[in-house]
Amino acid sequence: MGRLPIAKMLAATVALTAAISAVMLSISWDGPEASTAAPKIDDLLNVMIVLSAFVFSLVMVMLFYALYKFRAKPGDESDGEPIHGNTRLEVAWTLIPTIIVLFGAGYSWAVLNEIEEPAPNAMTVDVFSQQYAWSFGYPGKGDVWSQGELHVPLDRQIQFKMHAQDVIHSFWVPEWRIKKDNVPGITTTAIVTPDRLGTFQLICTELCGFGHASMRAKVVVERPADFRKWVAGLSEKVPSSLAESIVQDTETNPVPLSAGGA
Ligand SMILES: [Cu+2]
Repeated sequence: MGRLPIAKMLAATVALTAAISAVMLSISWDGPEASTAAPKIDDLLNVMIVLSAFVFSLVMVMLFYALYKFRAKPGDESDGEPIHGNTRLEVAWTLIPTIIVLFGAGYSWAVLNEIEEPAPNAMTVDVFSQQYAWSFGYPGKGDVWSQGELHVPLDRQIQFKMHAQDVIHSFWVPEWRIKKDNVPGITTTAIVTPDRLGTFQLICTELCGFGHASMRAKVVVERPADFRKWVAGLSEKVPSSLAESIVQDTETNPVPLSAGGA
């Protein structure tokens, strides 16, 4: 076996990575951005796309080189060479993926930390999900209740506290990027700072039953003054059955349900 043309293979890998990345990065995978977390999450995705393109290219270049270089010559009926491993190669194919995975984990961790950093003026909104509807409570505003329509002020961090009433649902506003499961019995939290005015859709993204596909709500991001006006116009309070679910969630109330007699 002659020496491998490492420089040429590396050049081919870099060229293929660049070509794949150019195509993949030209596509807007997640659509418009409407929260402070969105550009950070999109950047993370783009970096992962380039890294994946690199790994794919490296494997393809080596595969096609081996297919071409070591193919059987016409008339050659002999067995292949017995090979007992290659320490350098094995160290390389363990080390490189480990470095890539650790980098991805560290970068994701840093991004998550940044977008979940609590802001001092954060506002809490209770999210109630049930087959097949969403409703919202505003604990800082006299516990007023809105069904099927969520309003939030622009440029203010919202801490959504989620309370599923029956099965697992999942909270997702695509333009905000944030997605969070609503799990019966525990309170889950999603932190979002909407930074674009407009009307969006809240979509349940966990298959929750027959009406799952229609489990949506209108989301309105508006100026703080408009938001205050809208909240002031809400007359209904969070019904007691929903308020009860907040108390029973083991995360907000760490006494087990059986001990509470529920
Ligand atoms: Cu659902």
